[in-house]
Amino acid sequence: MAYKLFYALGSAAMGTRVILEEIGEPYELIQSTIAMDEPRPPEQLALNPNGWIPVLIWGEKAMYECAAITVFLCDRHPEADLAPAVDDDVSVFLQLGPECLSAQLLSRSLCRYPG
Ligand SMILES: N[C@@H](CCC(=O)N[C@@H](CS)C(=O)NCC(=O)O)C(=O)O
Repeated sequence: MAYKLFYALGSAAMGTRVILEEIGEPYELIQSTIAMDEPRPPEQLALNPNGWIPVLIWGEKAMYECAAITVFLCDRHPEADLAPAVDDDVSVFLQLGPECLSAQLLSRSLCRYPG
């Protein structure tokens, strides 16, 4: 099942995109915007009234918040080995990892998908 990601260059959604790339599952980008003078897609606002991206869709479900999406995808795809398995070590990852991973992925993605 392909993921869909509300996305814009220069946004936090770039970090989520890198995670999807690392996982290797098919995904589709749905163009959004972070420009203050442009409207957000209504489908995105229906899923996240804050208007923020990323918003991730899979099947009939959707979620938002970078760190939560990071944990969700790492858990859902253990074969990608992006995070520790659920044991004692995961507490340190959950304390620091998702936010750090999101920030690192964003800077990496700015290099990988410039402009
Ligand atoms: N707490 C949210 C923040 C996401 C966020 O700040 N997204 C920015 C892009 S980096 C955004 O969508 N800005 C557009 C807006 O504020 O309407 C998260 O971690 O996912």
